[in-house]
This record gives sequence, structure tokens and C-alpha cells, in this order.
Amino acid sequence: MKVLLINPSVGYYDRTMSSPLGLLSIGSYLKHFGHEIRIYDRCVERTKLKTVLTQFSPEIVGFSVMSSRGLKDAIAVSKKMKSRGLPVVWGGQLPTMQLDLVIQNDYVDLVSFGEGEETWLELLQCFSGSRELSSVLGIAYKADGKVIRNPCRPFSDLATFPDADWSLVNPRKYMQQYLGYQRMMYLYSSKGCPGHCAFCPNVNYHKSTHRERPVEQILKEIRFLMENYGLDAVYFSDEVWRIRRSDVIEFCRRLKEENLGLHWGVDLRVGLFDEEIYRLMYDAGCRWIFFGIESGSREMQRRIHKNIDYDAIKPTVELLNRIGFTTMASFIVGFPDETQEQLRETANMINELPLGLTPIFHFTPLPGTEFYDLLVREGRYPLPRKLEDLFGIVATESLGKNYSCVPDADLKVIRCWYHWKSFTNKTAIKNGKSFEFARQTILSGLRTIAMKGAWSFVVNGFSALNEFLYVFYYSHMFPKTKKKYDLK
Ligand code: B12
Ligand code: SF4
Repeated sequence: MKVLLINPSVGYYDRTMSSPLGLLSIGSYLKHFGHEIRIYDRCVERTKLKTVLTQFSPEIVGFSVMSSRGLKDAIAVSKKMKSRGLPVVWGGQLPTMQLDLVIQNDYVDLVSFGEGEETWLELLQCFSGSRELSSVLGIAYKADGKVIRNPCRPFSDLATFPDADWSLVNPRKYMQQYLGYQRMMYLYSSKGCPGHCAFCPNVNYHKSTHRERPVEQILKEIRFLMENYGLDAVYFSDEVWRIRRSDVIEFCRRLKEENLGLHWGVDLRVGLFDEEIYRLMYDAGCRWIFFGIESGSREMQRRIHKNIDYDAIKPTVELLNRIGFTTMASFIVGFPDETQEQLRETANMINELPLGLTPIFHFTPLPGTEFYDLLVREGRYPLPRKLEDLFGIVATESLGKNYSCVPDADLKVIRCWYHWKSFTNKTAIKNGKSFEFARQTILSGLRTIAMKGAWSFVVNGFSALNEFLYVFYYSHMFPKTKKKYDLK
């Protein structure tokens, strides 16, 4: 069958351009089984929808909706597809977690929840008449005016998936400047995380499991992208990169053996590995490590079940710096009932840690998390009634509703202050020039604007200026708040 897979535009944030890894995996899988696939990534492609439809004539359309950022576009395009009589299927994080809100709309025929590869294959058998929808695990659909929700599909063995078929997208469009590299791409090497953090949808989405892709498959993919597209760095954008010591040793051994000269970076948990492993990783080309620390308060660490050794945080960051890594860590401000004292502890920790970059996020209650359930139970989070109610709730970067005990302005000041400090940090990036982070942020904005044409120049230029002024205002105009939290 002819399958059109759409990654909706996320507007101004299209500049974060990462390849749509989920759609690429589903597309490669279906192509492997003989289906015709077109991935239409509205974040990077300028081809008109009409042209795609005329040239490709799809028989079914799938949308990957990762967060509420892509919702507006996904809804608008789904409506257009329905008006042409095409079956519309939504999948990805958001529809999995907000299934009822999605399936109730006329412009969505089916929701595929959880992993999409095997589900899609069976779904296509249904559309070609050789199977019943009732036998497909991991879907919800409408029949006789009722919503039918089939049981979940067990997780797949990632080793059974075919190699990613990069001819389905243009890899060059996803190469970006990062930490001094010119053609960095996000790839994935594992799925899930064994953690149980109270704010993280992974607990529900991946049921706190962790699965790894085979090392050889990852190496093959990297070699292909280096030889054909000049890839010079990879960010493994997994929840947590690898967790087994023996597997990391093997991964690093094979990468070194290949002698690719690749630099790469990962997300890890503090305390997972020791100095020997970190040195091995550095030796195999790893140059940056990102930790989610989230809070400097021991009490808050306990409440969010971060489950990391608090006392190991500083020695670990110092050790990584000594080895030569760029070390980064993210923090969240505004957890439910968080106090000023707890936030001060977070600021103290950030001040003390020799971190390269320190992204700070606003707490957002995401469905499928312990904190979301708590806030709903306590009547503090009004349940959305329709999908459009989620438009304003964009996780992490803007302050929606404040559930903490501190004023809105304080949360904004703390976030913007450390944002500003990262932006103006002269030496945030080890192998880069002075102010490399600021330079790259500006260049990547300009690059997107150039790629998307004149109208985008006006819209994105305005949004970028707006964002800059917002960060500047909150980081400079509140000296008393800065003093209160000892922001340095
Ligand atoms: C890597 C990553 C990114 C990358 C993008 C990678 C990409 N383009 O795929 C970057 C850094 C750009 C990114 C950005 C953001 N992300 Co992000 N990201 C992730 C992460 C860690 C892994 C996703 C991934 O690539 N996995 C590997 C691929 C192979 O798997 P997959 O994406 O899950 O796809 C499978 C299934 O979802 C399903 N599927 C997916 N699409 C479809 C479509 C159909 C039709 C079907 C049937 C099935 C299906 O099948 C796929 C194959 O198995 C997830 C965590 C997670 N558990 O998913 C967070 C996550 C999805 N991101 C999140 C957030 C909040 C964001 C941002 C808003 C962050 C920000 N403030 O900027 C933006 C929003 C971007 C957007 N487009 O909306 C949240 C989403 C929460 C929510 N429900 O709103 C998550 C869950 C992280 C978290 N724990 O909070 N992200
Ligand atoms: S460690 Fe990270 S990915 Fe794992 S549950 Fe906690 S926040 Fe989620």
C-alpha cells in the first residue's frame, strides 16, 4: 500500500530540526515488507501538501505527534486528509498518553498507541482486507459509534527491526551545529529507562523498561551517514543511553575498532558508571554527557524519586570535567508544592557545579505521570475536554499553571538567569571558540530562517527577538529575586 507518514510542523521551534526517528523506523519497517512510503516532514520540507498528495497519491496517512507543539498543524492537515476521504491514523507520545482526547475527533480514524512498526504492518493488512481490526494489538478505533480499544502490544525486540532507510528523508536537512561540530545528528541507541521519576512519562510509556539496539546496527548506520553525508557527531537522544557495564565496554571497543573518528554524546544518570567506564567512553570518542539532576534539594530528589546518589553529583561532574567531557545537567523549577528554600538549594547546587550548559525547565504535568495523577486527584489540574485545550500546554519551556509555593516571576527569573548564563558562557563548549554557544544559537536560528523563506524570516525573526527580550528581561530586571535565590 502507499503510506504517507507526516511529521507535523512545530512552528517557530522547527529550528530544533531533528530527524523524525519514529517515522523513519516505521517507514523503514514497512518498506522492508514491500509497502511504498513517503515521509513528509513539515518541520523541514517546503513542498506543498497538495504537491505531495498529487505526486504520491497515498492510500492511508499516519501522523506522528510527539508533543502539543505539533498539535495545531496535525489537526489542520488531518482535516484536509479526511476531506479527501483518506484514512487518518495518529501515533506517538501524545496520542498514546491522551488517547481519549484524540480518538473522539472526526478527523482521526485510528490511534496507534505505543510502538508503531508491527502495528502498522498489521493495520495495512486490515486496510487491504486480509485482517480484522479487532485482531490488531495497540490500536483504538471507532465502530458503530463506539470507541474500541484493543489490548496493548508487547514491546518489540529492537534487533528485529531492519536498518533505518535514510533514503526516506534527506539526512542533510537534519544536520546541525552543536558544541562546535558542524554536522551533528540525533540517532537513537536504546529506548526507555528503568527509572520511576514522578514527572516523567517514560514510566508509563516504556513501563520503566530499557531496550538496546544492537551495537552493529548502530555502527552501520553511523558509517553510512559519515561516508555519504559527512556526519561528524552524534547525539544519542535516548532517555538513558546504555545501562549495562558489559554492553558499554563492548560498544566502546567496537567503536574504537572501527576507527571512525566520530565524536558523540549521551544522556546518562549520575552514579550509573565509574571512572573506568567514563575514560573508556572518552577514549571511544564520547565528548559530552548530559545528566537530568532536576533539583538541588534532597527532599525534592526524594519526592520525585530521582533515585540518584545526591553526594555523588558534584564529584561526578568534576571527574567528567577532568577527563575532558563537556558536562551538562538539566533542572526543573516549579514542582508541585516546591518551596522557596528548595529552589534556593537548586540554585546553590547549580552555582557550585562546574557545568558547561544548564538548561532549566518549567514543571509541566504530563499525562501518565505520578504528579499528573496527583494534581488531577487534588482537583488542581482541570482535565482537558478537547484536544484544543492542550494548545497552550507546551511542556517545559513556558510557564503554564504554577503548582509550586513560589511566585510565577521567581520561577521565570531563575530559569531565564541560567539560560542567560549558558548563552553568554564564554567557555561552555570545550572544543569551540569563545561564546560558541551564543554563536551557534544565533546561527541555527538564521539557518532555519534561510531554509524556510521570506515569510518565515518575519515570523521567526519576531519570535526569536521576543524570546531574547523575554530572557533578557527576567534575567536582568529582578535584582531582589536574584538576591533572594543567590543567583550567580
Ligand atoms: C529524542 C527526543 C526528542 C528529539 C526529537 C527526536 C525525533 N524527532 O524523533 C528532540 C530533541 C528534537 C525533541 C524535542 C522535543 N521533545 Co522530545 N523526546 C525525545 C525522546 C527522548 C525520544 C524520542 C525518540 O526519538 N525515540 C526513538 C523513536 C524510534 O521512537 P518514538 O519516537 O517513540 O517513535 C515510536 C512510537 O512513538 C511510535 N510512533 C511515533 N510516531 C508514530 C506515528 C504513527 C502514525 C504511529 C502508528 C506510531 C508512531 O512508533 C515509533 C517507532 O517505534 C522522547 C522520549 C520518549 N520516550 O519518546 C522525548 C519526548 C517525546 N519529548 C518530549 C518533549 C516535551 C519535547 C519538547 C516539547 C521539548 C522542548 N521543550 O523543546 C520538544 C517537542 C518536539 C516536537 N516535535 O513536538 C516529551 C513529550 C511529552 C509530551 N507528551 O508532551 C518526551 C516524552 C520526553 C519526556 N520524558 O518528557 N525530543
Ligand atoms: S531518569 Fe530520566 S528518563 Fe528515566 S524516569 Fe527519570 S526522568 Fe524519566
